[in-house]
Amino acid sequence: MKMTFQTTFTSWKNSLNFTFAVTGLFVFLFSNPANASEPKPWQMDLQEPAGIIATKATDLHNFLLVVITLISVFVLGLLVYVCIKFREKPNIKPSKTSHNTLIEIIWTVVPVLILVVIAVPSFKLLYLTEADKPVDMVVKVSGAQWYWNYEYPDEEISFDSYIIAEDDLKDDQKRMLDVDNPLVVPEGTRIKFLVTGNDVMHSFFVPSLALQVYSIAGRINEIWTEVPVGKKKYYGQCNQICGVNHAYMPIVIQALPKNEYKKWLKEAKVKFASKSINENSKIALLEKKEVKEIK
Ligand SMILES: [Cu+2]
Repeated sequence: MKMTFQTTFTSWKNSLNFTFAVTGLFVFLFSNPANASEPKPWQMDLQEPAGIIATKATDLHNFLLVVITLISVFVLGLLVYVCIKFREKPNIKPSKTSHNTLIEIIWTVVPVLILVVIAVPSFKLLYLTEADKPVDMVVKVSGAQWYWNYEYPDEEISFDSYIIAEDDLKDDQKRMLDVDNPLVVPEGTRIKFLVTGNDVMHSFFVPSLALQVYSIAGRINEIWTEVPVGKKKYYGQCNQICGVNHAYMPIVIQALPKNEYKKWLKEAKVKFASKSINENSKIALLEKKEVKEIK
């Protein structure tokens, strides 16, 4: 068949369309869907960062990856070089050199400089995570064997969050990750989490939001994050080995548009009324009274 310009152009266009379709399929299969941040099978990279801390942490990670790759390639190159250059055959009489002041100064100063270069963004990020930023809302998180309890002190609600058993999963729910009562927050909000524990040590870990803090009984640890604008579920898990059901206490933070959050809040105040903060406070007060009486 004689190839005219027209047929060449059409086949070129068709192959381009095919490439686009295949790329689109791969992007669809392997990228994070817009409505959830969760671990993926065979995932190699970090989860898509959400909020300023996670974005900066991912940038630092990518920067360190470059540094460590350059160092590894350099050291490997040196090893290969000395293995070849100083092998036995051309060096029957080996050199007895044991000192070289210039090289010794270089191999001391250069690593120090590399560490200083790494330390600057690292300390900046550390200070940012610890900064006492003004926040829009506070949530108290308590780890327990083996579920999470979330308390909204300003709204006076408190509820438990349990994993959904495999048999009860609905089509859109994820095995080992979805929970009955997610931690619902409004989108575009800066949140402070006060994290504590009821029994053994747990850890509140939501990687895409750069949240990782120990939950320890008798202590309150603090961490903040920015939940970006957009209706999205952020998945996490307890990542402190806390007992036999450690793997079954996932975390779901559900970001909702402000109006949907208000609607949820209204319903939540009714739904979780029996577990209201006042009741918990009453128990705490009772315990205090008993302690006094014992004294
Ligand atoms: Cu745990």
